[in-house]
Amino acid sequence: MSTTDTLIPLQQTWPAAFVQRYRDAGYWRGETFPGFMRERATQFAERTAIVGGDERWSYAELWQRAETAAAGFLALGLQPGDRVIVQLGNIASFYSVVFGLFRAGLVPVYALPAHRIVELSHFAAKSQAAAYVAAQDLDGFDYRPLARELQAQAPDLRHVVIVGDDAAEFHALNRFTPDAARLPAQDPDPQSVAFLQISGGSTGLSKLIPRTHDDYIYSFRASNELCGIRADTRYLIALPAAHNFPMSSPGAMGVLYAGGTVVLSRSTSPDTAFATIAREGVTDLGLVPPLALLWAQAAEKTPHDLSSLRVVQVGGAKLTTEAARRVVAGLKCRLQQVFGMAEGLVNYTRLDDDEATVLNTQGRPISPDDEVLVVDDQGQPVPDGQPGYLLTRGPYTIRRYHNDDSANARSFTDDGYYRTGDIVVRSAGGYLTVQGRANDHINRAGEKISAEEVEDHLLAHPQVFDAAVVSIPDTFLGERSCAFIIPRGEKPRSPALKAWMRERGLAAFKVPDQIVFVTAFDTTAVGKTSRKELRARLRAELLQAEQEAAAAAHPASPAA
Ligand code: OOB
Repeated sequence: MSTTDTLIPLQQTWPAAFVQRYRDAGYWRGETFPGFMRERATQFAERTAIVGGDERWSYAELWQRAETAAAGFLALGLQPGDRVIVQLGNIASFYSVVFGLFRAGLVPVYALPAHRIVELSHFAAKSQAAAYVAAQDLDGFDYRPLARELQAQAPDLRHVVIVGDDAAEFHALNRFTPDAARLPAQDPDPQSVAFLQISGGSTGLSKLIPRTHDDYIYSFRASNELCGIRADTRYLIALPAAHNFPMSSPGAMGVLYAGGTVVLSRSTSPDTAFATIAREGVTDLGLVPPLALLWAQAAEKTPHDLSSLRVVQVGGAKLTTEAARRVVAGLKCRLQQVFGMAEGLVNYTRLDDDEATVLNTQGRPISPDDEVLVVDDQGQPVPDGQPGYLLTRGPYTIRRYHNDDSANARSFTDDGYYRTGDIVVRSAGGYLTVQGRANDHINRAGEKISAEEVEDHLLAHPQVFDAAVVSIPDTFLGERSCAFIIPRGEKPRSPALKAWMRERGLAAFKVPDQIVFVTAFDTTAVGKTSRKELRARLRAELLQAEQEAAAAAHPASPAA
């Protein structure tokens, strides 16, 4: 039986006065994903749209493959409005599947390749997904058993489509056949929800972010301007293609909108990526800070010619000033800092900003109509130059999550501002410098981990009495995760505990990097303490212990 009748509607609406304002300003132009791609397929028919592995698709071919995928999805019995989880790596078919879903009026839900059954079953339940599209395998991981597990757990999930040569008992994308008669005659409403992106998950599990055609297309069309993306851009995607940064800041969507070429790298290793940059004449790329540092170092000795590089964008986590300097020196091209979030707001340093701004700030908002508030604990604005919590609303920032009343109550103010959870300093010129976060999450090389979510998993282990998970500064990752554990009975072994977490089906990046066993959590005064204070104290104690150990190992030499 189809459960379509009971689907929770997808919604993302702004108050009428804002809709008017965003339209009048020319931000929302009534464009849609299938609409713009159909146009590009005519306008740029023979130009190369996607390069990935052995595939090299023109715009005409990308569109033709998208229409074939669309017909195939509809032939399965999927209905417009149905949600479809997409879990593909950096392969060309990611884009034919996504544009195919758009063309069919279906709604992609973007999972990352690292997600496992814990995350996928949550996305399926929250989105009521009717189908799952996965790669047969990526980096040695076979997604077909995961698909079986997901089907067993998700009652609404009726179809699985596999991208690869052996789909086993599932549908194979490469057997879909064109059928123009099945395709909707009309493109979707530009203000309807085009897809569900996933949040970095500051508390608990990831939330689903409904983005509309109008708002999202505005965000990358405007990004193109600020990032200098044009038809001759060749943009390398080395970060996971489904993440919001390589998707739209300006990412693959911006590049396809501009008629440029998206070059996919399946590996983040500089050796592989540098060969691709040289071969394809890559002009632009986006990285998270740890990778940017690694690549900058490797660039100094590489035999590959990287002189085609024009701009390297770095974002997803904080790039320190010193790290920024090293990136510029190593990759010998312009740096653009990107501070964004899947919920909306994206800030860029501008390509013509002075050096100090590029090295020291995370940029300023895309839109003149991005409203930014920096407030104190009481919600009162703080003066420029003072740290405070960042709140924002604007023409591409959501007003609500999908199917999550408690997150909506927590995350948005009454007048529609999104509470980002970031602590920033704003300069008089409107540039933001990220100082930290209000929430307890770990930003591990751009991958966001909720302390609470990981603690919940640890508490399910029979030998764990209590657990607190904190972020620890890390020279390579920026932050790593550390779990403080009070054992119950016999102390578990750390490797066994980590393996147990992976076997539970949790994305590997959420498994704590470090485990410290303690006998008790020191509770002050009345014996009650907030998780937040507890985590802060444990973090401080560990850092102090590490400093003392380092000082004991290398006693400071007397000043000369
Ligand atoms: C991007 O998106 P998400 O949704 O994975 O994570 C958003 C969070 C921000 O709230 C902030 O805490 C952190 O990631 N963040 C940064 C940062 N960029 C993101 N923190 C410090 N400095 C930066 N440059 O990560 C994302 C989305 C679009 C474009 C770029 C990044």
